[in-house]
Amino acid sequence: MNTTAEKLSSEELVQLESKHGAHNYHPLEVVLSRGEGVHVWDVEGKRYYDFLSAYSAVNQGHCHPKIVAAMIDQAKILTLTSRAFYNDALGPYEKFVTEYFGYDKVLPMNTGAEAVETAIKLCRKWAYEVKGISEDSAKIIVCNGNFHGRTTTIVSFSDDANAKDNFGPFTPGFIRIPYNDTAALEEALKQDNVAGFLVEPIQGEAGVFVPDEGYLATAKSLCNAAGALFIADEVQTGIARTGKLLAVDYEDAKPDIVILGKAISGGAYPVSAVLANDEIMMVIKPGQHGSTFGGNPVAAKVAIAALEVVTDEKLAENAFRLGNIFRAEMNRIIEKTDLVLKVRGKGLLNAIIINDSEDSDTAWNLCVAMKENGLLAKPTHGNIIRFAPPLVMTEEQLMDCVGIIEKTLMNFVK
Ligand code: IF1
Repeated sequence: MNTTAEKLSSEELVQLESKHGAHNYHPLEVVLSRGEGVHVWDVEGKRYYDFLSAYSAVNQGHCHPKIVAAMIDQAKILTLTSRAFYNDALGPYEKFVTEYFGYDKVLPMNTGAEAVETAIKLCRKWAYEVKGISEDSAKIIVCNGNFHGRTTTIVSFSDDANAKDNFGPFTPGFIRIPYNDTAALEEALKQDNVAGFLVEPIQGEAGVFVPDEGYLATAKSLCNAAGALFIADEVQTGIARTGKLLAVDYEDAKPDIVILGKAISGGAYPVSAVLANDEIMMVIKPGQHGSTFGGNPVAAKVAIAALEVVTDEKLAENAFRLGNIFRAEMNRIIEKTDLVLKVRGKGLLNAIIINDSEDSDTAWNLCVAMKENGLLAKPTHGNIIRFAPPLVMTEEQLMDCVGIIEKTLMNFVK
């Protein structure tokens, strides 16, 4: 097979990945070659609505012209200096992003997992050097059902066998409690040497679990009262996805440390960030943490453009409004079929619970059927299908997608 010149078919491209790539994913059988706004096209030219947005990284829509232009313009003049030297892009970006989210400082990284690892190190170091707990004793509270990335330390505190099994030995220093349970948090905070509480404002991978109203505000106040840091992982829920700039903005729950990734770049380039005020961020001294690409000039310019798009195009407001319409439409459809038990979510981060067992392939088969009807989505765990379109979607496009979902459900035979 000539794999460079001729245009390869979907089948040939799937075969290339199977033969030459690690099998660490099981993608839906569609091979994409172009994206624009809310649409993607496969190699045969069929158009789909993208209802996953690369797991909420493409909130601004595929190949947003402003973001792509920022990336191309910077890539032509200076891509990477490393932090061994200064450059003319990082300082302006740091000023922009700290003012945008309301913190003193940012520590720029590349992937979400790197930012989560950075937040863990920052929290521990603050606990030793500011709070004064004894060395190597720091504990961070996390939740059942958490997903914070794939590094060994992060999977050390996962309760998902798929993400964790046979990757040991694991990193100690984590206490796991039930999600959405302030009594359990209050109890755990009584333990010695607790440094912080790391939580997703909505648990994405677990199946879009939205906690009770007030959970985040109570968690913050319990942490502050116990002298522990409240750390929000907004990698998936942030950047307007849930109808507010950050999901924590629905409550009085400003985190001590906030973790951003994915759509901070609009999906154009790997960018992540950890934000905190000086009392916390300044515990890290020169040479104690970093990364080759962290805060590079292209990342800096792309992130500014991506965040300006969020503001200019009022993406949070749009996600809020369209999310309410989407859940109302899903509830209308649920009345007409026993295939779907419920819909849940906030803004344009939603999921439907399929009326079948976790290990059934009904959710998967429904996603295959929706693909045939022109809409791409994928199950999270077993019987839950996540729906997360780009936030630039119009009401007309959303209703078109509702029509595809309804048609698929009504014609589906288990
Ligand atoms: C995969 C899941 C979603 C995240 C939160 C940190 C990270 C993620 C809340 C790490 C990443 C991605 C990873 C990707 C699929 C996707 C995912 F299914 F894995 F769980 F979105 F729900 N915090 N989530 O959601 O960020 O290092 O990936 O940049 O690993 O399969 P990353």
